[in-house]
Amino acid sequence: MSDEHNVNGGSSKKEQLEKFTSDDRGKKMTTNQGLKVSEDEFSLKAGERGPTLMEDFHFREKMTHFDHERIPERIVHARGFAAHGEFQVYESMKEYTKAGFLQDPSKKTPVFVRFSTVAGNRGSGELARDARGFSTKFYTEEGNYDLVGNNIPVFFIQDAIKFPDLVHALKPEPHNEMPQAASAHDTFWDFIANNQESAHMVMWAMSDRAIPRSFRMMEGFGVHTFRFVNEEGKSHFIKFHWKPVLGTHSVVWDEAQKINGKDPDFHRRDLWDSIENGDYPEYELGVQIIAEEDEFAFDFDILDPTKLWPEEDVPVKIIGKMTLNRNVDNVFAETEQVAFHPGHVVPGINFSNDPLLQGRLFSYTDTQLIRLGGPNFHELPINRPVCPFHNNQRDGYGRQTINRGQVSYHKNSLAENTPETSTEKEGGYTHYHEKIDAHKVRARSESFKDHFSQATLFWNSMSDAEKEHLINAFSFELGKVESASVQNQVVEMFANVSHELATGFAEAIGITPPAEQENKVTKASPALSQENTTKTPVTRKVAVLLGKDFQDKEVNTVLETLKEAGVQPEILSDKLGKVKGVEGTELEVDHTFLTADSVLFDAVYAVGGSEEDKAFYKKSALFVHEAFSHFKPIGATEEGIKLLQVDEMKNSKGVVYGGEAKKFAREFIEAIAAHRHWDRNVV
Ligand code: HDE
Repeated sequence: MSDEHNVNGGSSKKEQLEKFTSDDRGKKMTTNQGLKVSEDEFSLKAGERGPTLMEDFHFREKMTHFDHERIPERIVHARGFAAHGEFQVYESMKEYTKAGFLQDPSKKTPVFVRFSTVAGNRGSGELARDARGFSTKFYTEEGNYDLVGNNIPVFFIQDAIKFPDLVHALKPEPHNEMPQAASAHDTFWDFIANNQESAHMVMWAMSDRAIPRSFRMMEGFGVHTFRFVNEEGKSHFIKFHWKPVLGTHSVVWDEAQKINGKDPDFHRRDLWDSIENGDYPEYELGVQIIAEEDEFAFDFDILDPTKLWPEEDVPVKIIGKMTLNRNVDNVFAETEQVAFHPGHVVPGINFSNDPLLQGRLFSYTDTQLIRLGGPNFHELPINRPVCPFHNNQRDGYGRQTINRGQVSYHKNSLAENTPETSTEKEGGYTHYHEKIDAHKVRARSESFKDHFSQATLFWNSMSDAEKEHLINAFSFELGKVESASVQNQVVEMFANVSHELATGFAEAIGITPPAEQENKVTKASPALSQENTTKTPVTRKVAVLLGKDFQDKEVNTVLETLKEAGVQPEILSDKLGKVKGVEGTELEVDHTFLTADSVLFDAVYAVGGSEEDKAFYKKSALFVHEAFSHFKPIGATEEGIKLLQVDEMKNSKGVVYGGEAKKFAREFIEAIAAHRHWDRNVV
């Protein structure tokens, strides 16, 4: 199998993958040795009622393969979902980096992106309160470049040696393996209180960022400081950002917990459906750039992974766009077997000395060796570069390449000393020639010691609703902690971040609030608040509650206007089949009250129908009420207004009703575009 032909970018990865795909439909069944199978239902027995015979090689092969179908799940980020796409740079980044895929705006680089939760196992619910992984593999002509990031720009710890401790504390407790996919338990919060460098990341993890509405509506961050190096060898420090074109949006916590029951696949279904519908998720790539000379110009250390670079101080330069446009053919072969590694780099991209990044450079290959069963995982179709690759590495489990010739060592004369190395000019990778003059020490720099300033910056930057969500999240999590000592330590710790925050959740968990302290940091960074993100009605899902004898004319106009604005209405009634309007229009029902729920939608259009249909109205009222309590936009027609009688719903923001159909639809779309209406009186 040669990879030499696959150097054209664009669709080259797709073509490469196609060579490995197999379509079994319409084919004759064979064993793995190609032998045609005559019987696949009955094992070979000594007599109809007798024992099964060892000789039955077909049975043994089938069962053995099945017995070995599982591989160890990832120790972290086990639950993930992925898609293919492409990346294009907007303008050449030559001034900063020689990375080939960042030079030419006309070039499309194939990508494969895997999103994940961190703590839960492969079968866990996707709406856990957690960071989300956001890993991108760029199949460039200079080799694979992996940007293995998260949807949170900072991390819990400053040194990789603490990662096993963090993960042990976060994962289900070892004596009873509870709780699954949750940080709301004693060991996690005990770790936090005793490792206070985590304060900033905890703020993000307790914020709305940790319960995204969709993978399509999350930011991504490279987290660490990296280096761009240009042709002249000049280096700049950089941080990577992915900015979703649809903006950054979340659900509310009560909703998240219910979604986990109603549809634990909510995020993957959303990604899958969007791609199948042609609503391709898009993210712009941004970089923050700091000149070498300015390494020490900030009040934090730029190597410290618990710090972000406020966007107001170091602007994010938008340099390109990624579009996800193809679902996988097989989740195991692609999503499960893909192997990311922050050490997969290309010329022009280099590492910084961030001690977390340095440790990651070891861990990722190591973990693939156990997970994918040996050193040849780079040969798996999803992991193969699209450019040629040659070296003297040989053999090992599952080796696929048949390397010809007698020479597998360097240097040699029998093969003219090939494969030969490349000079920097020829594209050979060189590590940045940073001068290091130091003693070997086990230590942390003094400049890493401020754990609270940016946590406070984050708090200061939140809107009122976001602050309330943070207090509620801490109250929930610490309400689940059993140790009063741990609860007290956490209250004390977060009093260093914000007195208002610490008091808020201390009261909720019955702990004496800390003494008033003055917040030393008064700055805010508007870019951190989701209140300031892009808002659009595009691809928002609306449940249309439709009963028999609905007002056809109005409904047809509203549905049409919603669709024109990119909103996705789906019809819900108490039975599947068709519902008939007063003038005879028949609309196909997509879901019933049994198969769907208000938590699976962004808004509700309460149409109503015949008043005699009491059961329909009862279920609709519950549905609307729940959506209202999750701050969602609600639209109602004349009949539907009956569903808005509770909780002063009618006078609340984001509740639109009555009036001429077109006008109503436009106002409803505006309410949908605003996403959530926080200033509601909801208890
Ligand atoms: Fe990871 N991380 N990590 N991590 N990480 C893994 O590699 C590790 C860290 C991230 O979709 C593992 O293949 C260490 C930060 C993502 O396949 C493992 C440290 C960030 C994914 C590993 C970190 C990440 C992983 C487990 C501390 C954000 C999923 C399976 C030094 C920048 C990749 C695997 C995918 C996966 C180690 C910290 C992101 C064990 C030692 C910080 C998105 O190698």
